[in-house]
Amino acid sequence: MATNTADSEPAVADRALPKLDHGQLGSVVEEELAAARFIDVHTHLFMPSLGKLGLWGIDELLTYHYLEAELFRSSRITPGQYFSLSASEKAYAIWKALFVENAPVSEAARGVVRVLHAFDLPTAADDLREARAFFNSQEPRAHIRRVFELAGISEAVMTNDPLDPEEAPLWERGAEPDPQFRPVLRLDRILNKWVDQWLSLNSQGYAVFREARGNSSAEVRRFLSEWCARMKPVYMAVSLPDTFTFPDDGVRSRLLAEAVLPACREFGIPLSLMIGVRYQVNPALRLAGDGAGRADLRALEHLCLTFPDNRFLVSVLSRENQHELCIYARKFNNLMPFGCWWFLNNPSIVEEITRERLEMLGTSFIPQHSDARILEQVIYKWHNTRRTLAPILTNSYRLLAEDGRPVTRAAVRRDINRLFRDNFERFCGM
Ligand code: RAT
Ligand code: ZN
Repeated sequence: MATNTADSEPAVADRALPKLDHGQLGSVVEEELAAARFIDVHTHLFMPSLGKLGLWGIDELLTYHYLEAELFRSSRITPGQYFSLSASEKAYAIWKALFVENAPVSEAARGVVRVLHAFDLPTAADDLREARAFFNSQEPRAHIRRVFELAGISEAVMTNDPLDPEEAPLWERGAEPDPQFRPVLRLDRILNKWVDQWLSLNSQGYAVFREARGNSSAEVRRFLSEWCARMKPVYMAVSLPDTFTFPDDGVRSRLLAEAVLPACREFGIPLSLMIGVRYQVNPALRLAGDGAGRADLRALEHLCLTFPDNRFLVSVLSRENQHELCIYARKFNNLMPFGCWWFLNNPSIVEEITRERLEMLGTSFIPQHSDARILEQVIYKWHNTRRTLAPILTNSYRLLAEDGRPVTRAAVRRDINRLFRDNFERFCGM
């Protein structure tokens, strides 16, 4: 059963502790947010032993697919021309269009400015020479430590794909674990691309079939069990289209019910569902070509109800699905809403979603993850989360104090710790 309650916490509403007045509340919330070390519960970062998979530095920051999508709105370059450029030419094209010729006011563009500023690098240079020289001179492990420190995070949860031809062999050779990075077993290839992937499983000695009949589910479960033993993931994860349904008579439903969920129960880990992607709305944009759509969350209702011994970490991509997600979380304590994902990770929308979650769920959710793909992004993404969250939390405490319950610094600290660490650790059974 889920463990997303905090009933073993010490009582901190201690009457002897100093109560914060209205004026103090804002600065105490900001101080406690700044001091807390968060767990970043979903990223695309990689531990050092996974080598080249880990991306960092100015060229990678600029060619982030969120910025690639913006490039084509502010430049005449076509996707075909852009994708034929070298990595450094692509980065410069984006720098020129979005940072030199235009004000970088979008969330993703401002993020690069914040990172440059954090390292005292010029934020309005005509070229990238100084920034490139700085990032090229960093020693990777020390740089990771410094970046995590600047971001105020203790750990980043990775996204690890056992069917990725580049990544899988590194795990098979025994990639060295790193306490700053937690593995996650990602299932997109198995659950979303079965027709392309079953042969790969088959060639590895798993007796699976195209229609996923016969022994296929048992064999996929065996594959997952072996990878759980190898990777020791904190959860399994899959991104899902806005058209996701469950149950239905498709391969995905069968593999979910007969392989993935039993394996999650066996290893005592949750399944993360990220629902609402419209894959490749504009394929010319490649990674930047996905969109978002409203999903029918009855699928989630069925999963939570039918599998009470499974736990579901859930993020939904459509703004229109957020209210329903809160309602489902009130019905099912094996459901943990997390993050304001991708197109939602903008201050105005984060504010709306987080206020709604606090109002409907108290502190029993995980407000944010970074989804960082490039190491230094955690600096700006977590800076922005703290900046957006501070007034929201402060306002909740002001209302509470006005309604007759004084707030202490210890209570603020406990809540922040619960939101950004405990809820995740408990839910994952860590
Ligand atoms: O936000 C993103 O970077 C997306 O491209 C996806 O990677 C998404 O976060 C996912 O994990 O599928
Ligand atoms: Zn992601």
